[in-house]
Amino acid sequence: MNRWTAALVGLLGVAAALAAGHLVAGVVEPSASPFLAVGNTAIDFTPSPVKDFAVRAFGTYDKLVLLLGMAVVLLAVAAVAGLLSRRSPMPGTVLAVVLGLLGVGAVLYRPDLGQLGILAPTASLVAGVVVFRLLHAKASAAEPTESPTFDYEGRRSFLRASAATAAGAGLAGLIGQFAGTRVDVEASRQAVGDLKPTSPAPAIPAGADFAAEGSPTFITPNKDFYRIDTALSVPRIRAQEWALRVHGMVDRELNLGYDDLRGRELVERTITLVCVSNEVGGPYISTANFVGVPLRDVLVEAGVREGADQLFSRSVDGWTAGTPLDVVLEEDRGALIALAMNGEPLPLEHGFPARLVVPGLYGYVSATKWVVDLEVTTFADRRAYWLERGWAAKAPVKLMSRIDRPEHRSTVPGRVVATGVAWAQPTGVAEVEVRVDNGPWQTATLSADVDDSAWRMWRVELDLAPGGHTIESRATDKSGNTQPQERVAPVPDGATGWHSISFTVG
Ligand SMILES: Nc1nc2c(c(=O)[nH]1)N[C@H]1C(S)=C(S)[C@@H](COP(=O)(O)O)O[C@H]1N2
Ligand SMILES: [Mo]
Repeated sequence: MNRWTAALVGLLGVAAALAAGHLVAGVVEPSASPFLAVGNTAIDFTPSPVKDFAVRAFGTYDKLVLLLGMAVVLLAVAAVAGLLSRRSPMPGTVLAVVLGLLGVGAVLYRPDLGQLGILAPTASLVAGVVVFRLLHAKASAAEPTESPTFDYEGRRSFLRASAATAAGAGLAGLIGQFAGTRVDVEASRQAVGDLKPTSPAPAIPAGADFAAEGSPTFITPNKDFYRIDTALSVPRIRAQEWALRVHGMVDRELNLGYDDLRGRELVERTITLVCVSNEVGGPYISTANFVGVPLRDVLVEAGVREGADQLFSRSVDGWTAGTPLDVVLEEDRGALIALAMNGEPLPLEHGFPARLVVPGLYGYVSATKWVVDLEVTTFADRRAYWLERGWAAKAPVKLMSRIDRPEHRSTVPGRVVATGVAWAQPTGVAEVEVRVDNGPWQTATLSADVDDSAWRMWRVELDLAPGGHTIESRATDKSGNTQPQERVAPVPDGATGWHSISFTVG
């Protein structure tokens, strides 16, 4: 058969396989869709430096890039398998089986997928083999490789079958997508209604930010709140089905449902969350008013036993974090099992129905989204997700400041306001200084002091001569520590160094 036909048969076989898997997954277990399961497993196996690079280069789009990359590779492999199958359907059949088994392996590997999940990649395997062989037989009948004859009727029959396969695959994929999102988590989230805190956070005062001059807004709207996680498809758990198990080295195991938690005294805290992956000056930091139950109270109720030093939290999709117990048990720390942020139940991407938030610790050691399990244990006994991948066990947030205006490589007028943000959770920011072209440090004006667990904005007016300039910033916390100049990479426990911006006065 001709090359184009051969490649087309390969592509359609893989399309049918993917669509069949997506359709079955949509009915039994949405994240068992082979494409997503393989993607998720690939994320877990990706070497940390590559993952760190992906977050740096693509930020929140890292997952889209991964899926597109997988699609391109898959299409190429399918076309090549088709080309290799011009004489015999064997290579393509083998590929369909191998891809199917890869899907089965990925589903078995996912900790969040039940046994039924296997049905999806199995459907892929069967559909891939059957469709490929069927189309292959039709194509070979229409264009026997060694024969000069060309069978027009056979050719039409092949084209009809191909078109039907393409349409069927598209339809099956759509139905699978629709069925998979039918578990109406959004309705469950809407039904939660108001989560009014018994003790609300103090109102954010006027002058808490310099947003008009280019700093971030003090509270980050939920839609702009940075998002970092390993989940390709956002876990979908309804509040009614959600429960949090507290166990391990405790006197009493607890099993808390959503209504158990929301029925307690809810507190509201203004907390800045930050990711360890930030380079100096990086964007992954945001602030919200979180409403929830004090984590400390729940642990005290369970009765933490002597000798435990780690709170090991697990999300419904198997991701884990290890948090120092002494930190979450601090009275003033304000660690929360959060149910709401900025006046609404947690958005799905930020952990609905519940997540942890611990002021002063990077997200990867504390901020478990979709949390379902809290085990009181030791660092010796349990190793969390990122610890296994080269990051540090303990990761308090490092003192840091960032320049937001002027922007790097921009051209600005001679009289310019430089502004940005600094953070030192849970100690609080006492001072920010700025210097231009290695000159003397100037003290910046700070925004209103809101909460030591939140960031603080700064601004400084500059009057500069035309030409190129560089500005740097450094913060000092309320204990008198000044941000170190030494540049350290994010791995293993957070970057340090002074942020530096170059711009032109024109
Ligand atoms: N279940 C789950 N929770 C998670 C993660 C994850 O991959 N899975 N990533 C953590 C990391 S690295 C960070 S920085 C914060 C980010 O929270 P956000 O996406 O709400 O900003 O979530 C943490 N909680
Ligand atoms: Mo993170």
